[in-house]
Amino acid sequence: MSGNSYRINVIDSHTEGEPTRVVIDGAPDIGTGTMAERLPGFVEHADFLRPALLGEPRGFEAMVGALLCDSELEECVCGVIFFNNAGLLNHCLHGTIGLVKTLEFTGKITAGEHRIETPVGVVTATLNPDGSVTVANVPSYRYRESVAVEVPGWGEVKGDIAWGGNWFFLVEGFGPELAQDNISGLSDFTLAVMDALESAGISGENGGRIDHVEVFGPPADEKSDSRNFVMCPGGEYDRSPCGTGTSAKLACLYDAGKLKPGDIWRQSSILNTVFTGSIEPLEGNRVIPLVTGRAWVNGQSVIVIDPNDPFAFGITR
Ligand code: PYC
Repeated sequence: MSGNSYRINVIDSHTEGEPTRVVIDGAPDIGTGTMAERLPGFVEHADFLRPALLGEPRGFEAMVGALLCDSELEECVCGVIFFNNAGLLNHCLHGTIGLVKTLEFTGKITAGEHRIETPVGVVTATLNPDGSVTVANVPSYRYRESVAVEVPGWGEVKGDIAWGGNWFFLVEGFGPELAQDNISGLSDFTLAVMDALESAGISGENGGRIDHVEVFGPPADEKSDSRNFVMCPGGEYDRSPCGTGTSAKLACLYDAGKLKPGDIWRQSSILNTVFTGSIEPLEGNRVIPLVTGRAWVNGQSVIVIDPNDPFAFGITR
């Protein structure tokens, strides 16, 4: 804090269209420990960053925030806590790719392998010589197959429940047309599915809240194997193919016998940008997803939070 104001240094990027705002410094102290152990400290001391940094008038609702932290794990170059307009995220893979490009931009890392601690585990990110980033994600798996839920206005909708660092409900070939000019129809459908899952008490393993809904359909062109639309908590869709969502998809494909080690899956977003994925098998139906995408740093600024500003902490709706 300087005087009565916060001055927060941020670097912005987008990963295949989806924005990430990395907080480099100026945030309140949220304590020590693992990233998971620091989450209550974020909620207590730094939660104001979410509306202040990601909401109007400084940001917009689709932005994902990433608080850069030191990690107590010797092998990790840093730790990170992800947040969005609705709260803390378990994990964010497009945000990890954005973070890697941000660390390169600041001169902290160069091409090669870097371990990063997230609240759900350590991931290995490789900054490739061509500038793309490959993330070896946390172990991912299909938890339940073809779960039916009654969705008002749509009837019975079936989907798989899978973990890719967040909990996903994956719906294939059902719902509104997957087209960029149909974002509002897709948003209404996926939000209705999310509400219906919650009302029906359908969750991930150990009661994990399913806070992402992913709809799949055929690809728009030969660049990819499938196109998706991913709804995130907070009501904004992912402009990228969603890295944790692609991880969940890869795990489902593997479990269904449709993806083998060495196979490549190209997942496109609703904007037709692409993540490339493959898997390394673990025990049972678990895999390590490898997801490759590109990000570009597109801004660097000092956010000033003056408590006398009527919208110092964002415009909340
Ligand atoms: O890429 O994992 C992801 C993600 C989660 C929410 C938005 N993007």
